[in-house]
Amino acid sequence: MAVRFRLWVHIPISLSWNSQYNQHMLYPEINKARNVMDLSGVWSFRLDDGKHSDGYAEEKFFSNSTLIAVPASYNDLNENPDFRSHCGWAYYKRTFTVPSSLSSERIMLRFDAVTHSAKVYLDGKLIKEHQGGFLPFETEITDLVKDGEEHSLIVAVDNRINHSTLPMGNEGGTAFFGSDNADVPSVIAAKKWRKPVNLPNFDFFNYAGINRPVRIYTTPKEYIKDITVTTAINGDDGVIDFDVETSAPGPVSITVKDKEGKIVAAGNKTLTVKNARLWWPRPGDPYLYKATVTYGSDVYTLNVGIRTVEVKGTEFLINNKPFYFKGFGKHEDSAVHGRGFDLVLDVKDISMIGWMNANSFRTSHYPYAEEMYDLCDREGIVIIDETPAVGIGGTSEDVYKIGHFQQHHKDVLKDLIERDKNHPSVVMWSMGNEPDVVTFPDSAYDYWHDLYEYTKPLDKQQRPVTFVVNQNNYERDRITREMDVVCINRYYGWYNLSGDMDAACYALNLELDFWEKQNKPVILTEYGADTLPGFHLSSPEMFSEEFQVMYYDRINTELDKRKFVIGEHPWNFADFNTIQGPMRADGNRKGLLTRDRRPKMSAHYFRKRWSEIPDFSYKK
Ligand code: E8X
Repeated sequence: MAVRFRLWVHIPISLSWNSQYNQHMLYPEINKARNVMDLSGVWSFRLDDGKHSDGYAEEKFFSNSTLIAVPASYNDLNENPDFRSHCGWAYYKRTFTVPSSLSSERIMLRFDAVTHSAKVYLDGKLIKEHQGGFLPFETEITDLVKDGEEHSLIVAVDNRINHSTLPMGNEGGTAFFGSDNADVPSVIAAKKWRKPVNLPNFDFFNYAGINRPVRIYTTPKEYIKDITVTTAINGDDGVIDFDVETSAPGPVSITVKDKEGKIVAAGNKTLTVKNARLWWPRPGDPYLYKATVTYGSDVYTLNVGIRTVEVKGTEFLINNKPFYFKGFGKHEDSAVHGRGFDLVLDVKDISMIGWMNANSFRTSHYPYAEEMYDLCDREGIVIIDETPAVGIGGTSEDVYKIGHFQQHHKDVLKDLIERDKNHPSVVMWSMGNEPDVVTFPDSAYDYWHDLYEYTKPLDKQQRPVTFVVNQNNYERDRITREMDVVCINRYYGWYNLSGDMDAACYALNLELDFWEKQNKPVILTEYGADTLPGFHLSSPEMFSEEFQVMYYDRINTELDKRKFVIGEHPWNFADFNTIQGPMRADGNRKGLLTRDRRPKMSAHYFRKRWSEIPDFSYKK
């Protein structure tokens, strides 16, 4: 009998990071009071050489460095296989000079995302550490940059994942669908032969690096620290409430202009827009006003969409009308860029979302680049905004007891809401994806119930809070039914009852009968089938394009019978890269589109289906 073993490779990581979250996340903007310098471009780069495994690299370390592009993941930018298999620190370097004209200003250095943790050195001095690969962090450098001098910026980036990080990695044992826990002859199982590896407990490639833009921006010495917007509808009027936090006491003034540039409201706190144009999801009119906040010599402008969001019974109301989610789980993923910011791709994705007559997506499984939310505000695409809390579980032990991720999870939620709170496109917060909530139901209940209670008051708009749960024993899962919206990932007919859509629909209906009794709105946040483009069969079987269409058509027919099902999000918008393993052939192929955004038959199927389904009052 094969001796089963569990290979425990514990990667001692001193994840000492500033657990004090950044409270102020205003996106850098150029205006009469503020300036921005973009540090994107070609930087110098080196992977840890085994002698630089502490997150520090001296200048001479870069004497034989290679080229790297910022922003981008580093993994697909070099033919050296170490770039994809690397586990540990990697080092970036560039120089910069701040123009003398800015030397009288407050000067900030902002990273939109460094995955997964960072140490930032300016002229050899550690000036900032940060844990968390999908949200911005910044530090003031006013007193560190001398007038007109050239400065050295080195960024150490750690891609390691484990039971203390989000997303979560397995400390030894199994990568997601990995073969690591296959019965391997014990003779080669000795720990010592193995170099440290990341074992993602999630189904996407562990892309790492300076994935989003790096900027230097300036403000006046006395400046606007933060702005929090809430909106309400009062008859034909819109009411916009502004909470403005400033660096010192003093008056603020606010004007609101319409798209024609006409001032429609002015004041310093709560403003009323008469006969307001509301923000509606596409194909409605996602009307945006432009608010300008002035404080002393500082100025900041932001888009404002007047809309309301509320869960009432089994309905999800936007502007008091029951909304139906037609869209996807997505990824930030593309060839060469990896998970790197790619505005070209984002613009293309917005176009493809419209082409498929979709109206929403979930930022699975991490917060996306801020620029994508701005595009969705403008185009009327609704967002379920998700943290990187994916893969919590994957061990036979109680991860809620052996892990050390709770405080970080709370910091991430606070930063996520601080960053995205003013986007009208964001209508719900997802605390995470597919945590283990059944193996240890009491620990899971305590953890997620506490986190839900923590999250609700963070958002002045009081948007609904949920998490997304995977296929499990829903009767043992005590926490999902307590969320504001039940978000379930189900793969009847794929991962179970594979290929048998009669059985799959029967099983799905058994479960929907259970959810019907919970009196909560339900979104099918994931369902899907791996599909090879160009693989056709007259009698549909798994992996063929015909099967993917049949799978969706059969499941959707069942969903259409349930009024409390208020949304359908096929998994996934497009094919995407994953870790290698016996279940993945060139990544995850469940996309309705190929990775380079070409439609499979299922994309045409949904384009037609969603053109015939209204965005509001469906299944009335
Ligand atoms: C899948 C998806 C994965 O890509 C996503 O990130 C989370 C998974 C399905 C449930 N949900 O595998 O395509 C996993 C079931 C495992 C038996």
